[in-house]
Amino acid sequence: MNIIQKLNKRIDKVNSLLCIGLDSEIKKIPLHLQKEQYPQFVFNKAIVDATADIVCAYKPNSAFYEARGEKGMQELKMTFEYIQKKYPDIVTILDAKRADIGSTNEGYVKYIFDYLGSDMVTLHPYLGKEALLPFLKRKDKGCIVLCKTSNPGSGEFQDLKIKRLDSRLRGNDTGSAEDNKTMRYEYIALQVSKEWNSNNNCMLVVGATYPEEMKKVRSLVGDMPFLVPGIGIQGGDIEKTVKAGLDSKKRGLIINSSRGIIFASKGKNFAEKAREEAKKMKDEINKYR
Ligand code: OMP
Repeated sequence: MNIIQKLNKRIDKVNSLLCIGLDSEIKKIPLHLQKEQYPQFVFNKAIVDATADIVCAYKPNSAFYEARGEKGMQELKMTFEYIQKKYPDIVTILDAKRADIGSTNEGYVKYIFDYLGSDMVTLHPYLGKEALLPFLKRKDKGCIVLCKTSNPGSGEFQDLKIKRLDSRLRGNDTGSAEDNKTMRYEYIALQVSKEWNSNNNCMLVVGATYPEEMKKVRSLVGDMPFLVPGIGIQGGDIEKTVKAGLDSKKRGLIINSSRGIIFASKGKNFAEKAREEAKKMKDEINKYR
């Protein structure tokens, strides 16, 4: 089974597009867990056990584990192992935003896909397809390429207009100099969907904070799935996001929320509260599907 099929199967099984971001910053996890031998792991395990039946994916962000050095890396590995063993049909995404020259990427591939066993990884497109081939050629894994990110300053580079591409978008490659309405993020979407996706294992990051742009990207790439961060604390709107981004089969979105769910309570009831928030979000998303 290809990774996109795994994702779709999971979405259908639990009727959910929700992904929980395991951004388990050590300072923010409940005080009573801080004295545990493996505090981030124990926290993640409790969140996962409380929410597993309502998510299609979990997305630990590597930063919060790297920040603790050796211990954090160990607990990240324990988290992946736990999800893989206990809930093998849930998709795992390491949010690491990697990419380098090809030979260096071989190392990232070994760490992320083989050592951690993550199903998918987030990637920068800046070095181009040739450099990213070690990721792209892994038919069994997913490559989620940054396209239109959720942050307020994402337009600095992503919204730059580039020449000679509008004609290509229209399907006639005249490339006249006055054609310069295409944004860089649109071109990334086009390249990834048309040139990078021969193994049908690519996806795009499109932030919930940009529903108009999401609509455009959807119109360019057919049913390619999007990882969608930015709802909750970053202010993205669920209704607009779902309406802009659904694919032809009413899937095509992995909608992530991290802090808004995992830190819903700092008390002993943190896992129950996370479940309540996750359930609310799943239902809200489904209302507009
Ligand atoms: P919350 O704002 O707490 O829901 O966290 C959002 C998560 O998504 C963080 O781990 C971010 O690093 C990640 N993210 C974005 O917020 N914006 C993006 O454009 C892309 C990502 C990502 O790749 O997941």
